Amino acid sequence: MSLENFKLQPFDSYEDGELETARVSFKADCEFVKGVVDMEGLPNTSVTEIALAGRSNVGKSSLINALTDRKILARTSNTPGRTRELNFFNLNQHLQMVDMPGYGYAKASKTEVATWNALIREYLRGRVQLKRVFMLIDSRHGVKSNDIEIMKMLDASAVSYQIVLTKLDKVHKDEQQKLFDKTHDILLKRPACHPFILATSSAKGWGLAELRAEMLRLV
Ligand SMILES: Nc1nc2c(ncn2[C@@H]2O[C@H](COP(=O)(O)OP(=O)(O)OP(=O)(O)O)[C@@H](O)[C@H]2O)c(=O)[nH]1
Ligand SMILES: [Mg+2]
Repeated sequence: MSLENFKLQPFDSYEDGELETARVSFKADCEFVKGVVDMEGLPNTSVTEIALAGRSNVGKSSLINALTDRKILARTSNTPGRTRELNFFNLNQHLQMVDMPGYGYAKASKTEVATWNALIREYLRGRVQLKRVFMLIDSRHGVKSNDIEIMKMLDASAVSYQIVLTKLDKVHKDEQQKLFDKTHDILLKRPACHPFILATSSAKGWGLAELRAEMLRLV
């Protein structure tokens, strides 16, 4: 999708060639490093890290696949609760992307939910090489109270994060501006939140070029 669609919204702009460079960079080797269930298991490396966080089923794993143009690098599912570990993917040894378990998954057992929540929070707060958290928000549902809880925690820990709307293909064009405005109003209240929203669809390939460029700016 071209950025002209977002005239009324403060979306970032990109330098000549930046999107193309990012596209080519994401064609490089991307390998699954490991799945991690506790803080002791985190890969011991200083490579720049970014994490994809968000509610269960928001499309985190699908976005990893779409960004890297691979179909099954990260496992996706119609059923929420698919990703149960912190999954580390290494792009050409200079960017580590972390696919996280979703929060807000109602059907998991209490113990599982508690374990995931503790892991998500500990990781997000305590990882020095984590340069930005991409907070994925389902375009159909908007920002929910459990998203705000995570944002508050990131604000309190001064961890920088950016909102990425997912599944934009599911929202009628006439409704998109309202969604951007509403999301923007929310981010204005959040101190550690990046001022530019990214809007994506893994299914249609929208916004991926911009998201890749944002990630590469952190390396
Ligand atoms: N229409 C549409 N569907 C999508 C898009 N991205 C993901 N989905 C669908 O949403 C469902 C959940 O996708 P996942 O990528 O597994 O979501 P997740 O956030 O990793 O979920 P958990 O691992 O359970 O937290 C799947 O059925 C995907 O096909 C998109 O851009 N558009
Ligand atoms: Mg997943």
